[in-house]
Amino acid sequence: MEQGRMASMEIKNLGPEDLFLTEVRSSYFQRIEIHKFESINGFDTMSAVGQVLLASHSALVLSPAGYHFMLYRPRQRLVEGEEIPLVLVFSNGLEVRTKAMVSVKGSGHHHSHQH
Ligand SMILES: [Cu+2]
Repeated sequence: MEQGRMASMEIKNLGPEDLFLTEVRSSYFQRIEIHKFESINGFDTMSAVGQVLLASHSALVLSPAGYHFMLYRPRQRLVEGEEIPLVLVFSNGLEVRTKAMVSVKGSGHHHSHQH
Protein backbone atom coordinates (compact mmCIF):
# COMPACT_ATOMS: atom_id res chain seq x y z
CA MET A 1 0.00 0.00 0.00
CA GLU A 2 1.31 3.37 -0.96
CA GLN A 3 0.73 6.35 1.24
CA GLY A 4 -0.55 9.52 -0.30
CA ARG A 5 -1.77 12.93 0.71
CA MET A 6 -5.32 13.90 0.21
CA ALA A 7 -6.49 17.14 -1.32
CA SER A 8 -10.00 18.48 -1.00
CA MET A 9 -11.55 21.48 -2.70
CA GLU A 10 -14.58 22.73 -4.51
CA ILE A 11 -14.70 22.98 -8.29
CA LYS A 12 -17.41 24.96 -10.01
CA ASN A 13 -18.59 24.64 -13.57
CA LEU A 14 -20.28 27.91 -14.49
CA GLY A 15 -20.32 27.09 -18.19
CA PRO A 16 -23.22 25.88 -20.33
CA GLU A 17 -21.85 22.38 -20.97
CA ASP A 18 -21.16 19.34 -18.83
CA LEU A 19 -17.48 18.62 -18.39
CA PHE A 20 -15.38 15.74 -17.19
CA LEU A 21 -12.35 16.29 -15.03
CA THR A 22 -9.89 13.85 -16.55
CA GLU A 23 -6.50 14.62 -15.07
CA VAL A 24 -4.80 16.46 -12.22
CA ARG A 25 -1.17 17.51 -12.47
CA SER A 26 1.26 19.26 -10.18
CA SER A 27 4.92 20.10 -10.41
CA TYR A 28 5.16 19.15 -6.71
CA PHE A 29 4.08 15.52 -7.09
CA GLN A 30 5.06 12.72 -9.42
CA ARG A 31 1.62 11.20 -9.52
CA ILE A 32 -1.91 12.36 -8.72
CA GLU A 33 -4.98 10.17 -8.87
CA ILE A 34 -8.64 11.05 -8.77
CA HIS A 35 -10.20 8.88 -6.07
CA LYS A 36 -13.68 7.93 -5.12
CA PHE A 37 -14.51 6.89 -1.58
CA GLU A 38 -17.22 4.31 -1.18
CA SER A 39 -18.63 2.34 1.68
CA ILE A 40 -19.63 -1.07 0.36
CA ASN A 41 -21.19 -3.58 2.74
CA GLY A 42 -19.59 -1.78 5.64
CA PHE A 43 -16.14 -1.73 4.07
CA ASP A 44 -14.64 1.64 3.33
CA THR A 45 -12.70 1.59 0.10
CA MET A 46 -11.16 4.11 -2.25
CA SER A 47 -10.52 3.49 -5.87
CA ALA A 48 -8.95 5.50 -8.64
CA VAL A 49 -11.38 6.70 -11.28
CA GLY A 50 -10.50 7.86 -14.77
CA GLN A 51 -12.75 10.89 -14.74
CA VAL A 52 -15.37 12.77 -12.76
CA LEU A 53 -18.46 14.43 -14.19
CA LEU A 54 -18.80 18.12 -13.51
CA ALA A 55 -22.29 19.05 -14.63
CA SER A 56 -23.07 22.45 -16.07
CA HIS A 57 -23.84 25.12 -13.47
CA SER A 58 -22.98 22.89 -10.58
CA ALA A 59 -20.21 22.45 -8.07
CA LEU A 60 -18.23 19.35 -7.29
CA VAL A 61 -17.15 19.26 -3.68
CA LEU A 62 -14.08 17.12 -3.19
CA SER A 63 -13.80 15.57 0.25
CA PRO A 64 -12.31 12.51 1.94
CA ALA A 65 -15.84 11.03 2.01
CA GLY A 66 -16.39 11.38 -1.72
CA TYR A 67 -14.23 12.29 -4.67
CA HIS A 68 -10.81 13.63 -3.78
CA PHE A 69 -7.32 13.91 -5.18
CA MET A 70 -4.60 11.61 -3.97
CA LEU A 71 -1.10 13.01 -4.26
CA TYR A 72 1.83 10.60 -4.41
CA ARG A 73 5.60 10.97 -4.28
CA PRO A 74 6.32 14.61 -3.49
CA ARG A 75 9.30 15.97 -5.38
CA GLN A 76 10.24 18.21 -2.49
CA ARG A 77 9.70 18.63 1.22
CA LEU A 78 6.29 20.09 1.98
CA VAL A 79 5.71 22.72 4.63
CA GLU A 80 2.52 23.16 6.62
CA GLY A 81 0.40 25.95 5.16
CA GLU A 82 2.26 25.93 1.86
CA GLU A 83 0.21 26.17 -1.30
CA ILE A 84 0.63 23.49 -3.91
CA PRO A 85 -0.09 24.45 -7.50
CA LEU A 86 -2.46 22.07 -9.24
CA VAL A 87 -3.55 21.94 -12.86
CA LEU A 88 -7.00 20.51 -13.51
CA VAL A 89 -7.45 19.13 -17.02
CA PHE A 90 -10.94 18.84 -18.46
CA SER A 91 -12.40 16.77 -21.29
CA ASN A 92 -12.80 19.80 -23.55
CA GLY A 93 -9.08 20.57 -23.30
CA LEU A 94 -9.52 23.31 -20.72
CA GLU A 95 -6.72 23.53 -18.16
CA VAL A 96 -7.44 25.33 -14.91
CA ARG A 97 -4.72 26.37 -12.52
CA THR A 98 -5.57 26.23 -8.83
CA LYS A 99 -3.93 25.72 -5.47
CA ALA A 100 -4.31 23.38 -2.54
CA MET A 101 -3.07 24.01 0.97
CA VAL A 102 -0.71 21.58 2.67
CA SER A 103 -2.05 20.26 5.93
CA VAL A 104 -0.09 18.13 8.36
CA LYS A 105 -3.29 16.39 9.38
CA GLY A 106 -3.62 14.90 5.93
CA SER A 107 -0.05 13.69 5.77
CA GLY A 108 -0.45 10.56 7.86
CA HIS A 109 -3.54 9.35 6.13
CA HIS A 110 -3.73 5.62 5.50
CA HIS A 111 -6.30 3.89 3.45
CA SER A 112 -6.76 0.85 1.33
CA HIS A 113 -7.02 0.84 -2.41
CA GLN A 114 -8.99 -1.29 -4.75
CA HIS A 115 -8.28 -1.16 -8.43
CU1 LIG B 1 -7.71 8.20 -1.68
